[in-house]
Amino acid sequence: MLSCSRISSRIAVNTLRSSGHAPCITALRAMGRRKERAGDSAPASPLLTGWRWPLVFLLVAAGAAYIYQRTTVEHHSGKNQVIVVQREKLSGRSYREVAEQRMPLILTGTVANKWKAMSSFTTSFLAQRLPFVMAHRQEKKRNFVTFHDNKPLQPLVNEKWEDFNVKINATLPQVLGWDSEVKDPSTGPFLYFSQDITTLRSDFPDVMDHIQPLGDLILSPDDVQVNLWIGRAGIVTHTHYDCTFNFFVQLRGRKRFTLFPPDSQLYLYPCLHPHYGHSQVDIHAPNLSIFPEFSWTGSMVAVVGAGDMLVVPPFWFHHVETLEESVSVNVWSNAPEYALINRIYEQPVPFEEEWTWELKGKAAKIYIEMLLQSLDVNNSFLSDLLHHRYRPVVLSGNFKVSEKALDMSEFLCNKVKWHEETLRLSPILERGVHLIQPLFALISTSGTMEICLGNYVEHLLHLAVGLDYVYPFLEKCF
Ligand SMILES: O=C(O)CCC(=O)C(=O)O
Repeated sequence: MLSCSRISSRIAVNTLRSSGHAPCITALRAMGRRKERAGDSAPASPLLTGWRWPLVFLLVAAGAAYIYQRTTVEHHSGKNQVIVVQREKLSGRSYREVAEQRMPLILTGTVANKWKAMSSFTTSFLAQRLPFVMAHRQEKKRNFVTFHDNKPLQPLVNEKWEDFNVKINATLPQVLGWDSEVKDPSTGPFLYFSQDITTLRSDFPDVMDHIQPLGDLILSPDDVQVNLWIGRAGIVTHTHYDCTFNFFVQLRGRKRFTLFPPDSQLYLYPCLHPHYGHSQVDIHAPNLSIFPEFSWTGSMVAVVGAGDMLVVPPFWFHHVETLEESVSVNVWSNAPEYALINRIYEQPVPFEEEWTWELKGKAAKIYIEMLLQSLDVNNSFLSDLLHHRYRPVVLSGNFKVSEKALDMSEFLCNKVKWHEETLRLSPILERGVHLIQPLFALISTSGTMEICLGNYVEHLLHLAVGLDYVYPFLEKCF
């Protein structure tokens, strides 16, 4: 759960900072079609006679097993079929090459199989070495959704920090429900432990010795985080994306990952919202009146067990269910988009502090439209941003919108004539757009640029017109 939380959304006076990659969607869909064809019945061939039958049978069975392993589909609760992530050996490729394919994959026979932790990290051993841990605790909800209590929209949302994965000091027996507090594993309290492993050294000085060698799993040495995850059956990590390459190693027990490509319509929370980076949809019980475009298309499922390494590509949404008492270690390395986004946010936005609110609002509208045009992105992108991020939080009854802000935005954008101002502002704003357009253009994978651009637009509106006006502006001005 790193949903770009390390990319801060600090906004300096004339500077923005925010978040935020993508896979081979066509290959995914092609895989689905291959399976359909594999199921087609072929007409009997006159060659299939006499002694050849057993041989043909063997060949067909071997072929079917191969196809099954590579492209099996599962029936999910949404009735659609979900592709099962392929299992493969590294076979001469580097971890970097595999990661850069940006397709989920279960790697077997990896460097992690050499780790001492594969045998040593039993839950009882870990309970001895880590007498107390900081665990996330939720009383009733098994679904862990991060709540960034420093996000700008927090004052406007009804949900409060206390309801979300508050960190408490706990023992591993408590986390794992070994004590009497958890009578029925399907009910709370739910405790989940996940932490940067290097921070555990004070209690467990040789912790890193158990996960050696790590070498090639670290793809960006300056920006890497290795985490330990311990939890009991029933815990769920809610659907979210991270801006990292992720090698996820399962040491004990099983977990089910449901993955969606970055261009899936998963109704992200606004990036200014405390649940930033997470989907608003409960994928196993989607409310289709609020999320009508939710679909399983392109999604994949991977059940990982001890010894498996799941490669989770950057910006792929993932929903993780702990199926059995589980211990995992994962290695996050920042994806290149991370640096690009930071560079975008370092570029000055060409608005002057002394401009009036009205002028900043007009400038924001012109600037955003220019940026979209320069990136060849349709203006409907902005109404999609409203309908996919902001409307659902309002419809869920979780978010207040000011009527006055709606009226003011309508007045500014629809009632005021501002031809002269547009002419005056355009050259200044164009210079700003020229600074960031080439950087956005480098975020080329399908879906990823849209996520990052949406985040940027939100931050820009926040900077230009203020928090109360982000939603009204999206509603009335584009
Ligand atoms: O294992 C989990 O519960 C969550 C893992 C995850 O979100 C990640 O590795 O990014």
